[in-house]
Amino acid sequence: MTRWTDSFALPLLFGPLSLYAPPSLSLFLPAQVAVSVFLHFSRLRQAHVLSSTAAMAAASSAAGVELPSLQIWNSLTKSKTPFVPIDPAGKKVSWYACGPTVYDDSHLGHARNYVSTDIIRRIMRDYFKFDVNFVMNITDVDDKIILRARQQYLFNEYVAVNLTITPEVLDTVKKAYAAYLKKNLSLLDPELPAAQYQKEVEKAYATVLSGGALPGNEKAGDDEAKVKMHIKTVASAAAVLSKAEGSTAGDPALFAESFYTNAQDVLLPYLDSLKGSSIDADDHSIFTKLTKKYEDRFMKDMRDLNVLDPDELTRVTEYGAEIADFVERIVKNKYGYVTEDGSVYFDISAFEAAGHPYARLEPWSRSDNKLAAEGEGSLITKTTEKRSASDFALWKSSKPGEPSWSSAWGKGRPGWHIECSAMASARLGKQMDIHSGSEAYWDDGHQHEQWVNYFLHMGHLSIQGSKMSKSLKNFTTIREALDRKDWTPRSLRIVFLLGGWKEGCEITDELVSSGNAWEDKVNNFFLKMKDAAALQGSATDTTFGADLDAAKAAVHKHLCDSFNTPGVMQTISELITKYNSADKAILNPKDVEAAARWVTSLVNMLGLNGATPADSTEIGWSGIDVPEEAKPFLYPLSSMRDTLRQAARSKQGISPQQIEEAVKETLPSEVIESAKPYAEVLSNFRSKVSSLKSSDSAGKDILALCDRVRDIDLFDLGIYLEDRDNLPALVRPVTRDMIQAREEKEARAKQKLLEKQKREQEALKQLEKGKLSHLEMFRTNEYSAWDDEGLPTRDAAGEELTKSRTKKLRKDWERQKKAHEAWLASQAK
Ligand SMILES: *[C@@H]1O[C@H](CO)[C@@H](O)[C@H](O)[C@H]1NC(C)=O
Ligand SMILES: *[C@@H]1O[C@H](CO)[C@@H](O)[C@H](O)[C@H]1NC(C)=O
Ligand SMILES: *[C@@H]1O[C@H](CO)[C@@H](O)[C@H](O)[C@H]1NC(C)=O
Ligand SMILES: CC(=O)N[C@H]1CO[C@H](CO)[C@@H](O)[C@@H]1O
Repeated sequence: MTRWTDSFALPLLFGPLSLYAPPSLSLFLPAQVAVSVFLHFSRLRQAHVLSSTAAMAAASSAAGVELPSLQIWNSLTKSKTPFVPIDPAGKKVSWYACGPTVYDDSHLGHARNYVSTDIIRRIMRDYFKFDVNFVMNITDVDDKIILRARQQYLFNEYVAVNLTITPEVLDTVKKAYAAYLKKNLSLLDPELPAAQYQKEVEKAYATVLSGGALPGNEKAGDDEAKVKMHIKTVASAAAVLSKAEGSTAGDPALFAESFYTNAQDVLLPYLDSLKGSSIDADDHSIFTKLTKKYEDRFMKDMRDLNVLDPDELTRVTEYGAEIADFVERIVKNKYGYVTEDGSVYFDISAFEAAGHPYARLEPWSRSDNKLAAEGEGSLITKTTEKRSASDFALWKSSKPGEPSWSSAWGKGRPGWHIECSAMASARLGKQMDIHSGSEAYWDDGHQHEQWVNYFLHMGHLSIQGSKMSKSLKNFTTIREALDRKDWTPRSLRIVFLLGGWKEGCEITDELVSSGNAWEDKVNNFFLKMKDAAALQGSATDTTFGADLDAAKAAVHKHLCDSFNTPGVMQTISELITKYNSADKAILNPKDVEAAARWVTSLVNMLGLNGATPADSTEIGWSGIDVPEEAKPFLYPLSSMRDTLRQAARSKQGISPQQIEEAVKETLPSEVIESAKPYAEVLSNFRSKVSSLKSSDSAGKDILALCDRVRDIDLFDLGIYLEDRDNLPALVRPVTRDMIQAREEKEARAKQKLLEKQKREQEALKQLEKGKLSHLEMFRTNEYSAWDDEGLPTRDAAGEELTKSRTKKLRKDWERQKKAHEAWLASQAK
């Protein structure tokens, strides 16, 4: 535990995460940790005194310590404070971050927290050069975990024995269904037969289902979303129940599988209510089976997101005894009280009476308490033992079926979860809630001081306005998002960088497209920088060099301003714009190279380039280069194409000799498997070009081939040849915007084709009308005599036609004559 002794703690409290994650360290640090932190305090305080005066800079340089002028926004004091580490050398920073509660996969809301934290950690380490010790805590015991693990265990046990759906099983599931209805869909009669569920639920919850609010709510929100979720959960159970009650033809084992899958969500809580308290909770494998699995999955997700591993990982279950010990001291200081069942609560009024300010819970944390009260993931059934509603559990007595540690009050377990997360987000002037616990612990009657200096509290993530919520079951997990290619680790990180770490972040279409635009812009910039031509020359104009210096200064200012990454992102983008619009002929290549290196170092530092270290000397980032194995084919192909194209476009046109010359280069004979597609494109192109040697339209045909190889053959392999004036084509990977542009182009072409076909059909229809000859058109029994042009002269009765009738018929006749002539002409073609 010596790691704490010469540095102070920088805990991170994550807002949205704290719904599911543990609170800060302060209340629960084991004794020796807390002592060492406390020892830091006097130094920290001194630093504060210094920092609050203008003497700070002088003082630190007097001590030989140069600190960056970094200011950090403290989420609890709501102010920016100069960052002064405890370490007198100004180097070491110990950082304590709340990790996940491991009972489920992490979703994008979590990604937001951990990625944003990772960004700040990298900036601290790679930009400000602090020696950061990053400790992460994993919560592997809490109500939700116990419930989830126990339910899963009981369910597996149940299914393993009850392999087919017997009448007893059916009976059990019916009871489970009734219990779920009773608790969660109270507008329905719990006795409602499963077969009638769908009809009745649509009636009883018609308002909610059509987007309205529940009785008592002003407008639809989370409650309604939750009800909809319950309706769905029960619907799938009701459907298999009524199916099982009817004829169960088919394979019984197959049916059992689908039955359990669909009934699972109602069966799980029911089995737990029956048998949860009788499991052997000393068998920790029941719980670790779940927590180990999700811890591993969490670590994998983090690595996939290019989040650095913590330097140290701790688990709450490894500290049960220390936590008990710590809680005991709080009780000794009279800020905690023990209830009859052996739970310990933090006494808010005693705390306030001693002169400590205390933050009221924020509304969202209150609704978190409501979750607990509704029994979702909470094992506490009665809260009446609390002296006051806002007191929170420091220690929970363990009931049968719950894992436990020994304590002065009997068997119990750490019990802060919901309350502390609420406190983490609570605002409080100078002192913070979460700190209060430690204060309670350390209060020796003399002074109340702050020993955790900087609280960073990451903003919420929402998607198109709706908060990601686990309890609504519709969150996107990190792995889903990456698997589905909705996001890449880079594109997600860019979006988080574009928003401030402490601001709420809403993923909207606009944000996604500005992220893409930023990424494409940097991609294009790096591509140009990879091209040697950009970095050669002898021009000496200094403008761009000055732009670069200004950008560096701006980035420094932004980073010092509490890690203002949106500012950094904008500065990078603006510098690239300056490069793009500059007259390349006068740019000093040294400046261009320096800019390329600088932008590279920033994207590396921000974690946008995989594991590449911040100080890597290679320009660019991954993804801008074409596959190595493709190069021996792509470069010769591209230069052959350049030559042909240039000749074909010249005034005098391309000659057979030029064609022969262009295709004669010899090529690698050995082709490894992964390079075959490129080799094939090249040899096809070459032979098609060769065959045009004696063609009259060689120039035109060659240009068409050049377009085809660029737009189709290579494009489909993910390679693009970007033609440039007076320069060889740039060989580059296809980017997202190119794919999009091609898709749009294709869609437009398709639309055009459709329209053309429609027009042609219309014309054809029109033409068909002319099939009947004008000479024949009136030869019907409507008339009895005709002239030699087939025009009627008498009607059926033999009467002569009137003048006006004849005139009208002649008009029709003329029209048909025209149409028929057109038809005849079309047939002759
Ligand atoms: C199998 O199902 C029956 C009926 O629901 C139940 O009583 C029994 O406990 C189940 N077996 C196990 C091992 O859960
Ligand atoms: C009500 O629904 C929640 C899920 O949101 C579940 O955890 C709880 O067990 C359900 N209640 C019953 C009695 O099934
Ligand atoms: C989750 O589901 C609710 C209710 O269907 C919906 O209002 C909300 O927008 C969804 N959230 C996400 C992130 O999809
Ligand atoms: C919530 C919390 O802080 N939990 C644990 C984190 O890890 C430390 C050990 O480093 C434990 O003492 C805490 O209880």
